[in-house]
Amino acid sequence: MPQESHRRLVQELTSRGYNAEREAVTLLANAGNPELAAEAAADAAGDAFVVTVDHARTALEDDLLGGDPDSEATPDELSHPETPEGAPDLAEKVPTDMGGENDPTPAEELLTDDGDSSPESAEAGRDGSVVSTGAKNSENRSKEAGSGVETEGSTNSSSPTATADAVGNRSPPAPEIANDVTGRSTGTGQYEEFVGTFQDRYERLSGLLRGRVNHRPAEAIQSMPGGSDAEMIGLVDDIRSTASGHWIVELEDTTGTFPCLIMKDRAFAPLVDDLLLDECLAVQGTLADDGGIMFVDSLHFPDVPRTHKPNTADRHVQAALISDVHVGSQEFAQGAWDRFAEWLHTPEAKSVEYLLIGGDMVEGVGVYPDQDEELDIVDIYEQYEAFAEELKKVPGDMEIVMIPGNHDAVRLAEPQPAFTEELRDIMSAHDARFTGNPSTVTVEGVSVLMYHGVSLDEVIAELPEEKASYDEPHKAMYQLLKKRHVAPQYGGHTRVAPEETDYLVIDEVPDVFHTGHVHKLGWGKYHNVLAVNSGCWQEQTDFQKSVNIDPDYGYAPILDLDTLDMTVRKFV
Ligand code: D5M
Ligand code: FE
Ligand code: ZN
Repeated sequence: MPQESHRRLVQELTSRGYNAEREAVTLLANAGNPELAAEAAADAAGDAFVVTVDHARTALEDDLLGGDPDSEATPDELSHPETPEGAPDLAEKVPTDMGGENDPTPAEELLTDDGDSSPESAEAGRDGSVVSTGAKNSENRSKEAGSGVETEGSTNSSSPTATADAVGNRSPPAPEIANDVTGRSTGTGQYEEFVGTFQDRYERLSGLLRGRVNHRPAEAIQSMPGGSDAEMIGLVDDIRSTASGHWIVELEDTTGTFPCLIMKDRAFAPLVDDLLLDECLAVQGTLADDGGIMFVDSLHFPDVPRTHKPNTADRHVQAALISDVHVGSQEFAQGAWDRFAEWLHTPEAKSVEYLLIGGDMVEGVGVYPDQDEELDIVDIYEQYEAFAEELKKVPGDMEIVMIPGNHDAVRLAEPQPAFTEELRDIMSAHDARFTGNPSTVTVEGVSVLMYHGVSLDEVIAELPEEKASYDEPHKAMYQLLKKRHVAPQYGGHTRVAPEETDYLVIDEVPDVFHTGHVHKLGWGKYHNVLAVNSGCWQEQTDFQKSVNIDPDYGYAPILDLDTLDMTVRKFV
């Protein structure tokens, strides 16, 4: 067990977005003032994600031995970019002529709401023990015992190893990876850089809407006479209600902002509840007599075309979609994991050739207050070593793809780059593929948008219960698909890093959208895109108990890549 001073130091560093080498922690903990040492070490580490022994030495030389209390270290701005209240002004430092491009994206539906309101009941498989979703079961999250989810035998929990594989004949083609920020991060964390990110977001999302409205720049609308018809595409800059209960949605493009009034009695008024700041919208309407506001007649989201036809594999092959393993936590569900890994070695799982892991491999250190009280392994590297041991139990001939989550030792701000070389080395047994969060991973022709899911907390907090809730996490995912952005709202709970490209935009409609993070299992189809939130491998933590989160642990959603039907297997 490390000393209390070590823990505090590690916590201090992680709260600033850094992990630390064990020796660095020891060095810093022995300093006269460990707190100041942590600050100085963070300063010395700069853009790095891990505080090394060298950083610690520099910190001790420069700051602590001199005991200079004025040497305030600032946290690394890239790891923790400033998140001021609102998004930066899009028009800042931006040429004003951005309204002319016309992307011929086909027009899609008007006034769509969440588009999937036909949940269908669980359908038992032939043996009454497997629940699947396919074209018919567009939603399904029944998981109780006897409800149809397969429970895997709990009799033998010996741990097979990669070499002792009973199947042994998988040879899946390598997945293709796109939209990965790894190695391409351009941001240094300066506030001004967000202007570029938002400009890119606006360009790409407005491109999806330009076929549907004849966009005029805000500046042009401002000088149009009262009573004119007007159409505009903008990012939501503000949402407020009027004294009489109508809504004013302020839209911003690269030339300025314009207020749009949504009357409370319009059929689409309830859609205002679904809006998040900084998402992209198109409106059509008429200007008031004085030309100062637009009365909105229709509202459009970038959305997924209802006609979207997902790709499928041309052979029978399956992928297990999991996330949130949380190795290192006292609540890691070891038994369930072992049974899952063991099942993968059985003939029944021989078609499961891919394992996609959506982040939170380990529990991490200092992620949440008081988290250390529930750690089984307190050293972050030892956690990855333990995770690597768990991974070795999975058949060696499976293709594994991993993205990081908010508990992992990469920068917290999204898009998160893939695991560093050092961590990859630790997890190297399988020759897994490591990619950023989010990334699009194409397996057997099926594109899977993998995103850890931190923004789901925000979508669930902001939207009405029936649109997004912890019990139906897939519905929160539908909202992200509709907004064509995995983390629309800036400056809140989800940390966003400024990049020249907004990697969080959902450019191409994926065939499958896979998230985790909220530790709840839920899946369903939204305009033919299968959305899967994959549960976790961690039993309820004290925090979760205190806020009544009842995690779905020990389930493995198994996706048929040839039909996009899903089967959930239960290992608890
Ligand atoms: O988070 C799992 C889920 O639990 C996710 O919905 C966030 C929530 N969670 C867990 N711990 C906390 C604390 N301490 N504060 C706020 N929200 C929390 P994961 O990050 O995957 O563990
Ligand atoms: Fe998690
Ligand atoms: Zn998480």
